[in-house]
Amino acid sequence: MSYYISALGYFACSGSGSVLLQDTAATEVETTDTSVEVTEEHDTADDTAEEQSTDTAEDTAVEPANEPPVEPPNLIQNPSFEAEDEHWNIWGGASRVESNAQDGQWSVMATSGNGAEQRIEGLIPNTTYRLSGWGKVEGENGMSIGVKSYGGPQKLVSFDSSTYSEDEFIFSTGLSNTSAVIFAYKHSGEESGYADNLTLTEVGEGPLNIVWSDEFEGNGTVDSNKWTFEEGFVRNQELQWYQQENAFQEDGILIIEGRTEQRENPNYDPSSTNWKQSREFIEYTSASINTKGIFDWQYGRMVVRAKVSNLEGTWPAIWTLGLECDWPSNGEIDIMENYGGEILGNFAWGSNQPWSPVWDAERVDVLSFGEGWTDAFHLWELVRSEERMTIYLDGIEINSVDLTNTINGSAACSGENPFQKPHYILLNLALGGTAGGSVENLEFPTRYEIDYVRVYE
Ligand SMILES: [Ca+2]
Ligand SMILES: [Ca+2]
Ligand SMILES: [Ca+2]
Repeated sequence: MSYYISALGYFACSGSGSVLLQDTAATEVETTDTSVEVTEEHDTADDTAEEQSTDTAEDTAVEPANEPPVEPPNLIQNPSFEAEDEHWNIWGGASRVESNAQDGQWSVMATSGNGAEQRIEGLIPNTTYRLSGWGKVEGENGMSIGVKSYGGPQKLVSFDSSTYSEDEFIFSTGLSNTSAVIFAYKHSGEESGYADNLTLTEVGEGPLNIVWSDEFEGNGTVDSNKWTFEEGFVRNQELQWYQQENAFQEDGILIIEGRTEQRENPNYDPSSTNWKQSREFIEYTSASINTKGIFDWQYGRMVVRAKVSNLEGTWPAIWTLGLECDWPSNGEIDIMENYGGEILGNFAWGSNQPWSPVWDAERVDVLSFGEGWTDAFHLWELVRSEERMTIYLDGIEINSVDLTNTINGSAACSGENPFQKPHYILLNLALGGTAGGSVENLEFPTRYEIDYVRVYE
């Protein structure tokens, strides 16, 4: 078997520039171009699939379908600010105002570093809840609704539009937590932001329990009962040779370390056009670990606390792949990729062309997170249900997709939904390659650090 690794699976329209992580195992084609290739041929069915992945199509598809026959009780008191200040602590200069309501006559208005809070008692420990609400802003700075003090990290969603829109997220109470604080808050900017009509409901699917985790509490080698290791040159013409020893535990943290290390490529073949064999030397090493054949999961949530350097030349990732079908019809979820100064959150599934995914990709400029962001650990979270998948970074939604849009095209596993199936987990640090950028100014060794991986179902 001599597969050539290319980056043919780059989708021209629906992806906003994501590069595939998985080996596309395309036909053996000689090329010296290390940049990704854009798939230009797609037929009508492909175009339809792309259109379905746009937000507009998702919105129209979701709203009526998700309307429950009987609404569960709203656990927030005075949720629309109609009954004066009752049950709310409106603080710091925020106030209840008339004439900017989404529902009824009143909403809450906040400006800079103020808002409204309500403590909700009587919640069930270790249970999943959904918070939704409406918000709008007059200026550029977002208005948020969120939850804190429930036994997990603060979570929120922000509204940036000058007209009211609705947003929502789920959270799960801690093992002994029976209360939470719901808030509407505006962090900065002098212009007014408004929130109204908040709803907190119990999600009817029962508690989420931790089913698998690695806290990386050991020292030294990674637990081989939980992870397997990729070996060699694997994908995307990346510079590094993957080897097990570049992943190790230190003070409760998994370190994946990129190193300079020169030795002969054991697969070297000067006559080969396959980049894995035509390279005479290994010059860089790193590690890529995954749970394939050891652990996989379908619906629930996965939380990873990690720290990335955002340095040019590095390409760390947290991702999942389905067990069945050829890529990308097995489904790929990129909970985190970091390259080119951006954080990406992507979903990819099969089109009508082999090795050519339909991408639903989002990217955020790391500079927008502010100074010091790369010095700290952050929480990446993937929530999967039968209807939808959502990726969060520190409680803020990065990307979401309605699973009615993620049906494979005809290339492989046609008509199947790769996200209604089990996926396994991958963590890796790539160097260079089709997206990682030049390592010329990168100081070695370079580290990608992961505090834990937890999966709840
Ligand atoms: Ca109201
Ligand atoms: Ca999306
Ligand atoms: Ca840890």
